[in-house]
Amino acid sequence: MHHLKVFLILLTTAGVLSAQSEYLFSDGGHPTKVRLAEDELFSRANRGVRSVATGQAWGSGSVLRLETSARKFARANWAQDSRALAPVFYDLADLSPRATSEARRAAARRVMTAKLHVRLEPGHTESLAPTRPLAFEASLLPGWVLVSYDDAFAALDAADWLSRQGGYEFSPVFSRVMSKRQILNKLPNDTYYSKQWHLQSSAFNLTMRNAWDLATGKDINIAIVDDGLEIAHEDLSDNSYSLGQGLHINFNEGDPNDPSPLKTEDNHGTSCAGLTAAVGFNNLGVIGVAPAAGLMGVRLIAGDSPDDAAGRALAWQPKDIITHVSSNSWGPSDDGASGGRISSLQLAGIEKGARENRNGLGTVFAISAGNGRAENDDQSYDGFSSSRYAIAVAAVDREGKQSSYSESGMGVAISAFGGEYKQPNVMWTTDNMGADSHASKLEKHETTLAPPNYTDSFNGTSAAAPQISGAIALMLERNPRLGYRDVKEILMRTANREGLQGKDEFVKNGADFVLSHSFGAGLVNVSAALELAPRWTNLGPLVFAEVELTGTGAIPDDGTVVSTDVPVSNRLRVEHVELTFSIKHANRGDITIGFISPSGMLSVAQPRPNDDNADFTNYTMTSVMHWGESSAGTWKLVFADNVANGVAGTITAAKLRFLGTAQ
Ligand SMILES: [Ca+2]
Ligand SMILES: [Ca+2]
Ligand SMILES: [Ca+2]
Repeated sequence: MHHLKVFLILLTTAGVLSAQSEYLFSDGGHPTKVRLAEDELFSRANRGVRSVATGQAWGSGSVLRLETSARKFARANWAQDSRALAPVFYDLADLSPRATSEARRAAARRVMTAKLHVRLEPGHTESLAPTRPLAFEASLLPGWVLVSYDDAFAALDAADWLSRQGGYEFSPVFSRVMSKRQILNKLPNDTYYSKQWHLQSSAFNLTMRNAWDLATGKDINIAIVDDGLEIAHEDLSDNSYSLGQGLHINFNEGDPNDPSPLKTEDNHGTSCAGLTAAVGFNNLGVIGVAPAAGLMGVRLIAGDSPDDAAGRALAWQPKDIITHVSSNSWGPSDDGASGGRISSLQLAGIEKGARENRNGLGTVFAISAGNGRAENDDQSYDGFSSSRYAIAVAAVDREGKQSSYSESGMGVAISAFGGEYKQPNVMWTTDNMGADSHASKLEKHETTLAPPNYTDSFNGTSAAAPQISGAIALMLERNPRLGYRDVKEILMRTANREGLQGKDEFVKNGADFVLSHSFGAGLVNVSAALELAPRWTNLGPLVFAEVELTGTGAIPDDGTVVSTDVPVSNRLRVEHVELTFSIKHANRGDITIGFISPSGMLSVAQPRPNDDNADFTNYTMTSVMHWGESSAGTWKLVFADNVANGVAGTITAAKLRFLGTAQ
């Protein structure tokens, strides 16, 4: 067979670039001219690459814009996993010189794989030996062969070699994104969308992809339980119910039906609401994760509030409406010393909401996991976020690190973005409107660049939970039949772990859930959750089993680990495990408390040096670390006092309770 000559086009400015940037390939005989984007790099699976300023979601990863040559950069960052990185080309036939918009660029984008498609006579593969191929396989095109290399950059080197040799007719096997014809591919036109790095423009992001083509939160209602909700805000009002409908409530001072903030400092709820459901596609401001969801304001924490009000706030579902989601960016003190218990009335409110609202499917509660890590607080000591009726949300910063304040704990289920304290590792969202709010923001955040009505300085697990609330709204639009436990499991099953760096390691449990006390199942992956939601078969009815221990056990002051075997014969597929215990100890913050499942998976609450209070009485911790595991087998309770200060204690009661489905 005749070998076609392939012409090589070298840029005349070759002195600038070490390698050629325009190539003429042969796509199975069809000449194809492409340009190598020397300054772009494809990174699969949302991988965080340091020192990259911008990235754009594309296919199953992101295209990163670099300041240096992609080839050099990739080689320098090889340790990250060479197969996750690939060169980016543009098809010149699809990239008109007039095309400037990102959408057109994306359509012309071709990402290199580790394979070349080469026209070769049978038995002539030997001639490619200098390119160090890994393997050859037959092509669907007669007379052509697929040649694999170590990675996409090795394939690029091979392509350069073939070009230099001349006489070869070949093309890289490209990866490209095909468009789904039936979808809208909505692109936000909101003014500060590009600043909202958590949505798309950072290497780590919520993996929205085409989420807004599938769902926007329409007909889904979210209660923002906070210090207020500015329902008249220019970028929230279209999603907020009007005052006269009686769907908002105010438990603090002022009109009991109006959740609007009354003081400048009550801007927390308005900022949380913007992350969840700022109006999208309205040429204004920012965009929430659920840009068309309905907002109900439940004003509770602008002052002190009675426990029964907190209970009612959590169970909030006014007549003739469904409360799908309850977003809670608050909780017990994170001082690392408080017990972290919430009142029975609060607990009853969240339980009622989860069991009865939404016609028995349950309001889904997203709750911040707490900001007390600097105080050595541990989310395991937070009866609110760790409640089995809730989804505890931890915070990740812009680089995929556990936010410095974000607490680890056995109840942390999922993570979203909270950032840190300084630009640009802080978040854009809505702020209360008006000059007073703007002035107070300038006073607090000298580096703020946000105009009035918006902030670029929001952070905390307070910022993270509202993103999960928005994600839940999208999931429930896709599949309104999901129960609150189903939503939790889907979020956990689909989360991203890659590249996250936290205090605690990810560990695979006996049911192949990979979990960490820092991040739970990892960083929320909105588009993956939306894929799974409509295909999901709801979990069966909730059942429980419990094993109570009798007798007492000393916890010596010398660090000895006190361990007790707990044989369990009941066979459940576990979702939550609750450990309830009583300990006599004059300085309870000395104690490490944990339990280990038959598979070896550990749930642990770290000691809290700030906690010099005495005793735990009938204290409950709730773990998600055993999600999917079987309850049957021998569990182990472990206690240790690691602070040799002459103060020791005694366990006087302990009970393990398993909640899940019959197995
Ligand atoms: Ca907007
Ligand atoms: Ca806490
Ligand atoms: Ca001690």
